[in-house]
Amino acid sequence: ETIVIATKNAGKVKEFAHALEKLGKKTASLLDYPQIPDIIEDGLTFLENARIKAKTTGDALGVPVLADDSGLRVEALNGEPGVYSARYAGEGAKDSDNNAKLLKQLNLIHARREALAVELLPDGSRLLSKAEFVCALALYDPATGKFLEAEGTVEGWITDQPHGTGGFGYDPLFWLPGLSRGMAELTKDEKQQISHRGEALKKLLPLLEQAQ
Ligand code: ITT
Repeated sequence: ETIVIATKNAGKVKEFAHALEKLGKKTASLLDYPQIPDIIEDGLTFLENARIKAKTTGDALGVPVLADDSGLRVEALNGEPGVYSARYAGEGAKDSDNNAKLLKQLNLIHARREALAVELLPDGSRLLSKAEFVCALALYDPATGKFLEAEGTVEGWITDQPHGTGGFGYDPLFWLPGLSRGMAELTKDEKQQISHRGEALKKLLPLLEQAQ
């Protein structure tokens, strides 16, 4: 059985493929369906955007489709970049551009507000702000027009230096104090166990079983 994921993000594709293969399911993504035009993500919330991606793709292909809308909410930036995480440094921005912009914004704030506490890690890197990753999943079935939905979050800190080379997106700057490791230092299994995406999937899968 193949599950179509309405994403063009290769990092997400890898994580879903890894998680779902253990359940005996194969995955396909929008990278396999280049004929589907770019989807306009104009929702105000992660969940709205996940619904838009799942419905547009599900209606186009005529099969159930899973979509993931996710991003980073940074406390010192009042929750930014939030639903704009993918285009924080502009439309079509690369992960490295977004990470550079994030550090620039946080360093500006720290330069202005000397009172803002900065904690140091043993390697000398600084913790710039609390942050959380959020993931909203929507599974849409064009045969019924119905959605199954779930959300997950994980809390951590943004560091001024990257840690690790795994994962994707903002992972190199996301520090997990409980594990004393960066998100990009985790294996796929470890990330799945604690991440926003892993948590959302854990909640969605039982709903899926019930619905079948
Ligand atoms: P699709 O819409 O095609 O799925 P996208 O990358 O545009 O791909 P989003 O709109 O959901 O997806 O944007 C997600 C942003 O949040 C993007 O910048 C990611 O790098 C970041 N992000 C999401 N999950 C992440 C994770 O597990 N680790 C690091 N960054 C993550």
